Amino acid sequence: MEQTVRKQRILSGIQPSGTPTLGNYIGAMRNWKLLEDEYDCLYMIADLHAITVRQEPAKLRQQSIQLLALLLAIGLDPEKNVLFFQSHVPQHAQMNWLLNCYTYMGEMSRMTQFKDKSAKHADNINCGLFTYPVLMAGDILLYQANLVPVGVDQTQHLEICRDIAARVNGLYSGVFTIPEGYYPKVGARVMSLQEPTRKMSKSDADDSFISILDGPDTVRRKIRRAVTDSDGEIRFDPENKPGVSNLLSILSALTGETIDSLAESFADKGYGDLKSAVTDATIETLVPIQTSFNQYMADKAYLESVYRTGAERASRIAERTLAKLMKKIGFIAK
Ligand code: ATP
Ligand code: LTN
Repeated sequence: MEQTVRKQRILSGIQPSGTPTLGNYIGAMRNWKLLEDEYDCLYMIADLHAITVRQEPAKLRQQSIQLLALLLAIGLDPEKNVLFFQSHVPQHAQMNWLLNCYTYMGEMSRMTQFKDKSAKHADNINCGLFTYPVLMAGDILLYQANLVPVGVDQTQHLEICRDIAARVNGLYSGVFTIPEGYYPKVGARVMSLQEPTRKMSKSDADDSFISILDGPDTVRRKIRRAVTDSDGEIRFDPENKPGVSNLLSILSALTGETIDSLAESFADKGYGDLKSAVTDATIETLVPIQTSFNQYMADKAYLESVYRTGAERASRIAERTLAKLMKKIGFIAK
């Protein structure tokens, strides 16, 4: 008799807070594609998270729809993966309230992303920015996800999610699956081209990141201007040579060659050679994505059908978990 084993579940998200960078692509998005056959996957555009920082309405709308087109352009099959907007599934906001009541102020105030972002946006340190990790924990727990593929900057948020899940399970037993993080071997933290000791971020200055939609000339210019150092030697040493090491990691992530073998083959070459290899590999990766992106963007009706179906499928799963928790807490069922 045929046996059906339920595949393990994956959930991950990305904010429509700008155009995704090469860091988002290498650290998260392209792994999503690799996982689609082996796992039951849900990928979410975290638009609720994006408003923890002020967004211009028209831009937010455009970035959100572009992000959906990009998820399709990197090859995610909407039949195999549930692709949806977080704001279309009201259970996220509901779960967020419940989990807020099981999370401590002290836990949130330790989060480095909160510290970074509140320094960057000192005029708008809102409560949403503070409880951002609780919303994220709800995103993951609603779907009983086993694995969460993200870049290493999300480690702390994932730990807090596990803590909240264990706390709720301790009080009510058997509500949530405890998720694990899933990090890429190379490129889990792509650094800024201008300040290579900080992570590449889509909401930083334009020259510090490569956007997935940057054309060849822009890619060439940005990599040519990438900060290196003055000793002229190519070796992997993130502490003393963060710029060169970042370029080697990017090249390794894009070509599949190990960092060691790249360092060896570039040992007697100059920074210009390394930069042109990184430029070529980047352009080669991005051009087909951009072509496909333009095709999806030209078909708004298709994009709409993808996100509508995605929201319905996601909602059905999310509602089960939400109802289960609400019952356990002691609310009267509708
Ligand atoms: P923002 O700058 O608006 O905070 P972001 O660029 O940090 O956004 P997110 O939408 O928060 O991007 O992250 C989406 C995914 O990309 C997450 O899994 C995150 O870990 C990953 N990611 C973000 N930046 C990098 C990076 N520099 N290197 C590797 N992975 C990254
Ligand atoms: N906070 C994440 C984006 C995100 C996410 C999630 C990632 C929102 N909800 C759920 C994984 C699972 C970030 O990358 N900054």
